Amino acid sequence: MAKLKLTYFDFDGGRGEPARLALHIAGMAFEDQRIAGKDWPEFRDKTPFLAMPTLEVDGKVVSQSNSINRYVGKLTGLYPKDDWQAVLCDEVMDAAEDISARIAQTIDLPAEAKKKAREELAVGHITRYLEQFQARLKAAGGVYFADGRLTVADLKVFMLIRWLRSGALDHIPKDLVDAVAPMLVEHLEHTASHPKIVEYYKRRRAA
Ligand SMILES: N[C@@H](CCC(=O)N[C@@H](CS)C(=O)NCC(=O)O)C(=O)O
Repeated sequence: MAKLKLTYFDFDGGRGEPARLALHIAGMAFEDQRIAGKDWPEFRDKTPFLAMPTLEVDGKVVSQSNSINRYVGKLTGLYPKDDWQAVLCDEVMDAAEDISARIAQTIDLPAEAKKKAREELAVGHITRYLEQFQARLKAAGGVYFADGRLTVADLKVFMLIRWLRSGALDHIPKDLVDAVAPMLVEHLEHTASHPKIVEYYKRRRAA
């Protein structure tokens, strides 16, 4: 079996977390390398595209969160084999990535510009994307985004929705998801109640 090392920031969320969760759910051994914020400037140059997550597979490094999610999804059985179900899975993961990238672009803006950009995003792209995620989920049966079972798409959206509802994002109302796409809240609760995910966060809290 390939030797895996997943490298990401030292917090339970973001772009690296879906792959961590997938590996944990499948019980697949991997090195969980966590980089502290203070060490990032020095570590940055060691990554292929100056960003994390990265995944090392038998000494070879790849990056890009959704590429990693697909690869890990295949290893763990959490990615559809059927081509149509796979594209549904990919579409949702890439759309989630669009939103993360748009929010990331506002992080270092001056206070007033950040407020304006985030308020526009909340009523604009984020609302539109949440409505479409909900429509996709509904069309897929209301429980999972693809393949009628848990896939990496569910883990990716789980992270995004948890972030949007966390209150950590100034000027993006933390009840926006509940107001615009309540099915995504049910999806989050369902995903969070997966026994392996419950166990994972219990272990993380105790660490
Ligand atoms: N398209 C990339 C984006 C990666 C990315 O921006 N990662 C962030 C963390 S979530 C990062 O490394 N930020 C630090 C920096 O850009 O200096 C992906 O999906 O992996």
